[in-house]
Amino acid sequence: MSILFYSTIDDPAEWLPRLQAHLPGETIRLWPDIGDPAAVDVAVLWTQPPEGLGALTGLKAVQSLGAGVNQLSLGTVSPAIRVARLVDPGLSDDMAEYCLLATLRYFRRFDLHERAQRVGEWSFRLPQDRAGYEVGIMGLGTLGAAVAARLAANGFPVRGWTRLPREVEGVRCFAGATELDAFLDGLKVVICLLPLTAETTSILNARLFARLDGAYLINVGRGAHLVDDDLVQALEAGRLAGATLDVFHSEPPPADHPFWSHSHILMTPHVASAGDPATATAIVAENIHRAQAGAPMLYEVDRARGY
Ligand code: NDP
Ligand code: OXD
Repeated sequence: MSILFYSTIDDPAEWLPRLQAHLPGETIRLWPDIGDPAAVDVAVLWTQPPEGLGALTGLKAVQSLGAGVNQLSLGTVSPAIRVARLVDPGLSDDMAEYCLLATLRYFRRFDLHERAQRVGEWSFRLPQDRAGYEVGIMGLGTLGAAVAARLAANGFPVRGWTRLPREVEGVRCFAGATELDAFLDGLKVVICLLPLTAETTSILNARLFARLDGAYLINVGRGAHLVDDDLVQALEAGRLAGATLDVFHSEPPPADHPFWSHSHILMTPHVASAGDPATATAIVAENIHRAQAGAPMLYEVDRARGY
């Protein structure tokens, strides 16, 4: 039996020696050197390899190299194959730091100061009231909860929105479509940390932005959560005051995409967080053992739910 590793974004030189150290005696193959395709029982992937997974007839499980799994195109993967997403302390820490940094940039008005400097303006502004600066997180899962804790530790009041009702200490929780408007009401910053599913595709749209009044958007979920034209219009209309975007419909967006030159949009190239091989390989190795033993994996994806 063998384990296949394939990623266009993760460095095999960082991952494979550590993974091998956790899995002595196992054969780990780096795509495209896959050997006998029928011998691959677990695939560790960011996306499917170009030829798909069809030839891997002995495949028992897929371990995602991302917390998200939409990029694995699971519609083409048999429901009999277990799929696990990546949960890793390094991933959560980086995401919490990124969202805190983006929130502080708005709270301390660095976005305004950057624009003022460009036009030679000295524009003094009094500090804002932190206790009234509510930040709302769409998706209060592994990463959303880590972000909520980091923001709360920095004195920001935090709200969270989930599919099912949750109770999270220090967070005002809202759930489901019926509570979305109440969740959004009066927010200063909206952070999207949802998984991309049929229900959440295009959720950051004109209808949602119409509930906001001069808020900031931080999208670290997936590009397809956002209706790009609606964002541009919401910025023009003042429903939104600015946006920090880490994820895009296509990465990178086309050269003529309006986001590149928009004065109120800060783009980062899908760097909010990534699995750290130093910590993640132990978790991945544990999941490989579980999959090979036919046991449930840690952080298994509910295939019907899509995350
Ligand atoms: P989790 O599965 O742990 O959490 C997902 C959260 O979203 C849960 O709270 C869930 O609600 C909520 N949710 C799902 N569907 C809905 C819905 N229809 N309505 C309301 N809430 C919903 O995921 P993670 O926190 O680990 O990761 C979240 C996403 O972050 C990933 O899927 C990925 O897209 C993105 N990501 C981006 C990175 C980047 O660098 N930009 C890095 C890593 C991840 P409930 O609690 O009720 O189940
Ligand atoms: C992930 C990502 O899903 O990096 O982990 O986007």
